[in-house]
Amino acid sequence: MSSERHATLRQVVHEVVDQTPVFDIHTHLFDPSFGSLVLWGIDELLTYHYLIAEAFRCNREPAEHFWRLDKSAQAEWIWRQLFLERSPISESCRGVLTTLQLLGLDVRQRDLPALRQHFLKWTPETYTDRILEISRVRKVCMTNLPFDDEERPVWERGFQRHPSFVSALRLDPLLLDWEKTAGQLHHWGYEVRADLSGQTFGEVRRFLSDWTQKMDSQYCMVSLPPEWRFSDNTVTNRLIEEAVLPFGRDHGQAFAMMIGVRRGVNPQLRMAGDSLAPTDVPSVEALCAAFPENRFICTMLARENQHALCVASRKFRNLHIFGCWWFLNNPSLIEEITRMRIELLGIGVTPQHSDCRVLDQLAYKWHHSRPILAEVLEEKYADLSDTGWHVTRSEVERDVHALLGGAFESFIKH
Ligand code: RAT
Ligand code: ZN
Repeated sequence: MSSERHATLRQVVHEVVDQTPVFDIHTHLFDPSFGSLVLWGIDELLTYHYLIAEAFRCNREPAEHFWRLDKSAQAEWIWRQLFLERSPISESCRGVLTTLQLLGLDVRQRDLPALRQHFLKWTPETYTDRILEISRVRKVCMTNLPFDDEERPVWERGFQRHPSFVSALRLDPLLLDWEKTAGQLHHWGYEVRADLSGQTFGEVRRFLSDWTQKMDSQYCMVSLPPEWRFSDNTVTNRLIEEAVLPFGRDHGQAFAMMIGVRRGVNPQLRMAGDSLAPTDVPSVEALCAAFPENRFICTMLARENQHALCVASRKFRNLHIFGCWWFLNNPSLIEEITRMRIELLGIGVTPQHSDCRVLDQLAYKWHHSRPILAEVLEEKYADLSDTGWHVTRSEVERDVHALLGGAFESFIKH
């Protein structure tokens, strides 16, 4: 390709990827109406569990000292450990600085109290709109738990929904802690039994349908441990096969599985104490083959699984894969995984989601991911160009829209 054509291609691809509004398909953010569940601001950024894990490695203080501190003291401690006593070059630390920069704040003084001042002028509502604007995120999918005592009353009361926030129904307690959840469901008027007998499955389907309607949920989802196997006769699998999947077929709801997390390997770190292990891609293939009328969405936490998962998605059109999840959400791994996915799946994939817990993180997570996607796409379009196939700007826009949430929207459409 001529160098002039290449320069134009590069500019077009980078511009389009930078400007295309994103549908962020999995986050832990909340519509501003959720009040105290909405996390935002510098102290929340600093106490993100990714940073807690990093800060704990810096000294030998007993974990209890940290957990006894209030949020602002925890933030100060992390600021000192990770930003003042060493350079903040990890991806999560860099993310805090990128966010501040995108907000127009000056980080050069390294002055936490001064940084805090800048957040005082916002309310959750105004700040939400500001962050969506600077991140160029058009739609955010929440992770919604009817089992959560803080969250459930908000749904039950009802609220004026923010136009950019949509819901996904999270099922971990239902599928992974059935005995406890059965008691809750029973208390809420569903005729379920802990031993799964009687009308249990029908009643779980009624529960799923009631909450999907209440939340206007886009899909239901679970995070599974690496040991999960399709062929095991477990309560989890019976609930998936007899309740979640029939419900999904009847109501046109896709089922998302995030597989590979080992919860609490270091309990001292609390929420920051989870780890990962490779899982079994053939189990996902078997599920897709056994239930061709269901649509599955999947991401895996271990790098080792990424190649086989791409191949599984090639084999099953009812499987859409997404995201560089959690420990994979680092530039070197995003680049490797995104390139491989596009080579194996073309445009039929959602390369990234943010997994944000703190609203402000939308700014950095997308700011860090977009140029990587642009680099990979530029390379692929340049390869096409060498054959004489030149893509137009509107074709690039079409493809990037698909990669940044559009293909996902089509996949989950009823
Ligand atoms: O990425 C995270 O913040 C994790 O703590 C998990 O929430 C994970 O993303 C999940 O959805 O289970
Ligand atoms: Zn998540």
